[in-house]
Amino acid sequence: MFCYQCQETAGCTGCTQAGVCGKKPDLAAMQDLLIYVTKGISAVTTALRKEGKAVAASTDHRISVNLFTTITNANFDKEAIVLRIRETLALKEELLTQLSDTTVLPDAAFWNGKESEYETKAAAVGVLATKDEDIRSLRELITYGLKGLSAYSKHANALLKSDPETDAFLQRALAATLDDSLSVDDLIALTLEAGKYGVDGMALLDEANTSAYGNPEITKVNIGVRNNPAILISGHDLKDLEMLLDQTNGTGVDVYTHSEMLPAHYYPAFKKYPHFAGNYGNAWWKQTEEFERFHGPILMTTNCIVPPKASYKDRLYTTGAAGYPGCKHICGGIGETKDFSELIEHAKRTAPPEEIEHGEIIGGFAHNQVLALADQIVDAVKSGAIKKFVVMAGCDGRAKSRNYYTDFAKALPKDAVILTAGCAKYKYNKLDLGDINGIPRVLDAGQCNDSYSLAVIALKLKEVFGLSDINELPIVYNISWYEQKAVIVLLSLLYLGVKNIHLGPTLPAFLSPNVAKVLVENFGIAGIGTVEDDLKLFFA
Ligand code: FSO
Ligand code: SF4
Repeated sequence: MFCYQCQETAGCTGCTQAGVCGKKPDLAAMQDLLIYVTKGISAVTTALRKEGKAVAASTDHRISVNLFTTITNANFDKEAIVLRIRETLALKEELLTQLSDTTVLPDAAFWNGKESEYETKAAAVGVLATKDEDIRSLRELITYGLKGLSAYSKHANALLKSDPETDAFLQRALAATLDDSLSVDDLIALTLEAGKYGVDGMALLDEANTSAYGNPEITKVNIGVRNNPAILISGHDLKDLEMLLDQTNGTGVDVYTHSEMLPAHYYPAFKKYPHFAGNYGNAWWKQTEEFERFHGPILMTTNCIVPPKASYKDRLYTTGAAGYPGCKHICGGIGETKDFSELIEHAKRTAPPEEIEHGEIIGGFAHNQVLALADQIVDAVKSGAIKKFVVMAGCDGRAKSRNYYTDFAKALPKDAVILTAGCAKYKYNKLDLGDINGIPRVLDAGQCNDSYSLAVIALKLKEVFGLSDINELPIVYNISWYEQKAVIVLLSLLYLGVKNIHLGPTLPAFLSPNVAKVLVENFGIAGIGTVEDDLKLFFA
């Protein structure tokens, strides 16, 4: 196996024996093959569109979910991946018959091997099949960005929103990663174009979330526990949460959020549920310890799953693109109501969660709420009470080196405000960093996709201050990344013209020296140093 798609890749170069995430070589092979056949079907759909033929929404959805399934930590269930390969090949064969001219297609569009051939084929089509290291680097950078985009599309699709243009781009760009005639420059242009669609994809999801659940508002979230049996819901899918809250209503079973589901509390629509009890635990990587102590069933709606301990494996359920062998998967497609009764009955047989923390955290600073406070914020900037905003969005992870972000947050000058989104916040959202004239020093916009809110806020401030360039704002970017959603967020920021982003705790292993050089020279991308050095740099 060879995989280097996430920040925790072995030795900062690539997982070759087994994934640090827990992915085994046989699963890695099937994920590689799923990507290959998804690229193949994308070449077919792209050709169909060129011939002016319609592509069904269900095909778009399948392609997005295929990609989402291969995101780090999302799905460890080899059987589920094999089934996806089979179904995708069958659909692709059907689509091929609709195409007038097939001479334009790459090999991947024609491959239709039997299951007994999957392993051999997988070994020939992985990351290392591209020999030129710069082309490989760009192909993977694009593919990972598209995986992130597919996750956001999938969540919007669950709320019955879609953008055919974004889907068409996603498939065109995926197919382009098979095209040997494309140069390094062509692929760089495509990478930046992916950033444009990243912005569109996050905007679509923002629209889907806010039209379904209202605009996030300032909210205090309880991090302690009550004395009822409960279900813990993790991941990013708000539609799953809505269905779970509806079905648990009046059953005596509470619902708590975990990790990236925390921002659900900020939406007005979820406040009507008296049994929506609070947030339990921290970022994804602490789950093995925290799930053990939760006692009740846990529903993983997306990544990030850590291979479960035997002590709670029977309480772990998955749904959507997530999966784990031996854990019950709750099915249900777009527009269908999922049946969570098994989890609810299971919860009733379990003890209430053990308290691991108590108190409250505050969040809900997505664009609408922050813009409602715009006058207060602008005054604070004009008076000098706020000197800098530091965007510290992104992901958390296991690496000890990530303590840098806690130390950095603690060491920031008292007139600096942190803008955050994604699970990166758990490195500092329980520190008492105080406020500036009533404005908390950590403003949490929401999930990683709500980085879109941070961009909207920056663009608004640029307008209010009459600036011509977003980089003239008193905003610096110190972003932490882990998996592929962070890649599309990064490409989106680059597309919006943001320069000098610092990315840590390490730069992606999939950036070849030449590709990294392009990012450094054109966008000022840099890694992180020591807290002291970086503070000097940012506050020079
Ligand atoms: Fe974190 Fe995991 Fe949201 Fe990621 S829980 S790491 S970037 O999935 O997507 O922030
Ligand atoms: Fe390794 Fe990350 Fe790939 Fe898992 S997802 S195999 S940890 S590079």
